[in-house]
Amino acid sequence: MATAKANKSSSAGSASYGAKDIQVLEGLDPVRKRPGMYIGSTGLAGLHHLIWEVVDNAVDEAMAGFCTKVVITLQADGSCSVTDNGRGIPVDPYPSGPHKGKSALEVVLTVLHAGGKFGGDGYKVSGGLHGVGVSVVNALSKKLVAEVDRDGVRYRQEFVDGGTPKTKITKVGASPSKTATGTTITFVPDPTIFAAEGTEFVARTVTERLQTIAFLNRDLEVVFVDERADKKQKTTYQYKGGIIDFVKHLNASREALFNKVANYEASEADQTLDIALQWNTGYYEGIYGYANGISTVEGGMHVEGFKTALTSVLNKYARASGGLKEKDENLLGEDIREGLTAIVAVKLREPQFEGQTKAKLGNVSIRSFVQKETNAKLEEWLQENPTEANRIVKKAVSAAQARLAAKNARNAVRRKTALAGAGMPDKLKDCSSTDASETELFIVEGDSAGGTAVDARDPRTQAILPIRGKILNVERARMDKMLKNTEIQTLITAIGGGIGNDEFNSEKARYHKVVILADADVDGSHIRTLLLTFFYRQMKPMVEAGYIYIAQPPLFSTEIGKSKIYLKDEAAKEKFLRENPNHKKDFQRLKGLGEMDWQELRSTTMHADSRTLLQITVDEAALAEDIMSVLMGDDVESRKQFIQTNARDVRNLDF
Ligand code: 0RA
Repeated sequence: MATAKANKSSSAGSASYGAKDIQVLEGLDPVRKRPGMYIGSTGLAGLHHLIWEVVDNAVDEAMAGFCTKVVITLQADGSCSVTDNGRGIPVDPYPSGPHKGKSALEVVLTVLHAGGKFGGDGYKVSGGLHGVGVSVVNALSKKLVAEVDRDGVRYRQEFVDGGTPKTKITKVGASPSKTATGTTITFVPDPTIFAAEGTEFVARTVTERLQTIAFLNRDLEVVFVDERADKKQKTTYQYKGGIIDFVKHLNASREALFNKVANYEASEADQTLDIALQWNTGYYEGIYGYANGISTVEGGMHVEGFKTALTSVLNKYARASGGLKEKDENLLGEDIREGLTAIVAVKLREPQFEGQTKAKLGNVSIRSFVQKETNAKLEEWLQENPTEANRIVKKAVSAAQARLAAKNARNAVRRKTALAGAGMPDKLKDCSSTDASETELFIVEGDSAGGTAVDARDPRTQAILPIRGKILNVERARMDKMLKNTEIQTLITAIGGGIGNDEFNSEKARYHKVVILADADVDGSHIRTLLLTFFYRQMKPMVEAGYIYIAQPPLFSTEIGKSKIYLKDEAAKEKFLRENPNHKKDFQRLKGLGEMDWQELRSTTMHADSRTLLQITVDEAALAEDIMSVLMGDDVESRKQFIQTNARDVRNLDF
């Protein structure tokens, strides 16, 4: 492994980019010693980071104007290949210096931070946390093969055991055509590094990210291929409208307030912005910020600048157009943002990522840039589109009225809780422990199943809240209406962390597991999705903290002699049949929780030693919103499929 010291070679004025331009820092040992520093974690997120790292390099090539297509393949043998048609990693040997005689390719892959984007003028922008370099991928791989097409030649070099060259760079033949250029990196993640959660890539995690990348890089063709047994698929993402298509996609499952999508771009010195927005008739705002293609879920300066300008521009327009009268108070930002879907994508040199999850953009200069451009360009758009502009104003005015009504409703709820003391709802059968880290709230469909669950529970750590029928669909109700709904009030009081974006505090949550327990039928599925929507919209930190679970009552029962056996799912049933080939093969499909007595409910569904819980997780923020509308749609099949493919099976983590 290379261990050269810093050796910055000059790149100023170079006409073409070659070995001399690559800035050298150090070898790969630090990466294997502290992988978390480079890829965030050694869990599933870190594992996928390896893919993002290679793909980001290809995207950099696209941003520089040299690459139009990236293909990501999860191979049948567990490796991942990323192929791009960019310039190809340079292969020429270093003429001097500590790497004299070595190819640039080998240095890029074996030396930490070796890469044009960290010093040269080959690239304008690159990621922060991301963009640590493909050498990091090599350092954390059991095996890596790099293939490069340049100058009509196909080059190949192989590395093993965390970045040790196994072969020299070798000409293995001609490239597919004289002019074809590009890079293919194929790597096998090192299982000793990713020991905790394994090295199996998750297709959905990959496709979500790839779709976002395609939206953010207009016209770039991003192809996902899964070659693994039983998982085969091929999906192409390519959007001629870029983030305009992204906004349309996000609003597709909702009712748009109007058809047009506002879009503006600007650039100055070292920074660029690309912003698209459209309102829907719903009540939630979705502003998604990106910095150099990286999702900034905690917001930051770019989003702040956008919001400030949006509030100011719309108030100005509302006054001028008569939508707001002289005596009226200004609209608040939140009124204006009701139903807004926006993408705020910026690119800048040296992005500063701050905040708890390093997902908040800290660069102050971007705020004034976004604010200034939004003030000018959005005002122009409103002037040019008065029909749309007046719709927005009208919606914001009615949001302001609803805000006042909600304030009154909220106070009424508070008074009520205060009057009842710190009292919990009558329906809640609470547990005796008050240590939230060990307590669980089961939300159970129906009073009778609720009663069974009360008998089945561990009263020390498990609380039961029966809910009757379907709760309010919060996707289609404003806050004031929501707060008047008794079922919702009960949930808020039981969980105890408040409600809504500004107020909810997961540290006050009285349970660190909230488990939805509903029947395995269509009604049960609807109730699950209504509750998931509620948590996602009104208690999002609970979802983000991984506190929300779905219980998995068994799907089948059968008999062996006189004893009844429960089987979790189709797979369990097949396993049972393999192990009991002489069985009479009659299985009952369990529909309701009511078909089990309390002992059965305890052992199959509730007891920590024998149950299966599915933990709800969210990856790509923008697309998660989209999933919420899938969940609330009428398409039961896609809903079922979503829950099956996305709820993470945490049986093994749950003791
Ligand atoms: C350094 C310099 C140049 C390109 C690359 C790295 C590069 C890296 C990767 C990783 C995956 N795909 C990639 N494509 C390119 C500039 C090359 C030139 O000027 O010819």
